[in-house]
Amino acid sequence: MPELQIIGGPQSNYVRVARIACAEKGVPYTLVPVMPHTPEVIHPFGKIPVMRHGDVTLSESRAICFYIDHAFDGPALAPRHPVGGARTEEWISLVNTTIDPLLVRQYLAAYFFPRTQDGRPNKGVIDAALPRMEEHFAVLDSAVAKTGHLVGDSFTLADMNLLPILFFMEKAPESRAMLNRSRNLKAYYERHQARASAKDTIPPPFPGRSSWEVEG
Ligand SMILES: N[C@@H](CCC(=O)N[C@@H](CS)C(=O)NCC(=O)O)C(=O)O
Repeated sequence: MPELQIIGGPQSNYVRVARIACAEKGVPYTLVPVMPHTPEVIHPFGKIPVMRHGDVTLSESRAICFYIDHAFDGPALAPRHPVGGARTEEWISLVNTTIDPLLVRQYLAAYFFPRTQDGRPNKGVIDAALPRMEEHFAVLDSAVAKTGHLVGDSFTLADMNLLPILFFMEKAPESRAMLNRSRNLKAYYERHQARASAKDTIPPPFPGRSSWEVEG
């Protein structure tokens, strides 16, 4: 059996999703920790993660997770029932198209890649994100209130896809306060973050930083 490679730096939430999926499925893999837009990154737009398994190369975390879930033996990572499967896709899409762009690409990036003259967090960008972030936290808090999962009552790819974003939300002040106020979401995060697949994939801070925590 050829080696499965997950290609991309471990700080990326989407690389982490693929790694959590491998761990949950019980699939051994090698992490190739490279930055976006480097030659190993076989993605049409240079993004990470990408995956290599023998002759198969794939980009996009959702496609990679589909492959991991269907090419190997092990527990199903998404319900095979049409409704449960569709709900899982629904949540992955909501997170990837609406929640990640605001919480990670806008808010978190304003701390880590601020594009300010003095390198300080970009307050304007952060403050502009906060009202919509409150809405997103409320939606997520209510989504997990009933069962402690996004879909049905088991841990699926929908949860694997969200967990790495919540990890980041704990590290910056405004999002940490929102998470702490979102009682159901906070309990959800703490419970699932205790899984081996999540603990074993905690991302190291960016090179040159000693931790993920940032100040406002
Ligand atoms: N839709 C992609 C998104 C991947 C993505 O945005 N990766 C980020 C790192 S978390 C990246 O490569 N950013 C570099 C860029 O956008 O140029 C997926 O699900 O894999």
